[in-house]
Amino acid sequence: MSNDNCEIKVNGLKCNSCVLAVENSLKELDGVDDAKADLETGIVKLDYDKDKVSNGDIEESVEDAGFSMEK
Ligand SMILES: [Cu+2]
Repeated sequence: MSNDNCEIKVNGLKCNSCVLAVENSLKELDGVDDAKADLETGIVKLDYDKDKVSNGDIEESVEDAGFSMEK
């Protein structure tokens, strides 16, 4: 276990259901403990285990929810 947190920037969040969709998609990843998205800024704060979750997993999860991650 190596818990870490990070912030990612997600484009395309327009309302609270977008926020919930991206949070829930990220929380479904094995190794993500928490995801908290801010509608105004698009910043998503993640608590995750970096041994289990890669940047690619995170990006894929954001895209599965219908959004894109700013790099
Ligand atoms: Cu929305």
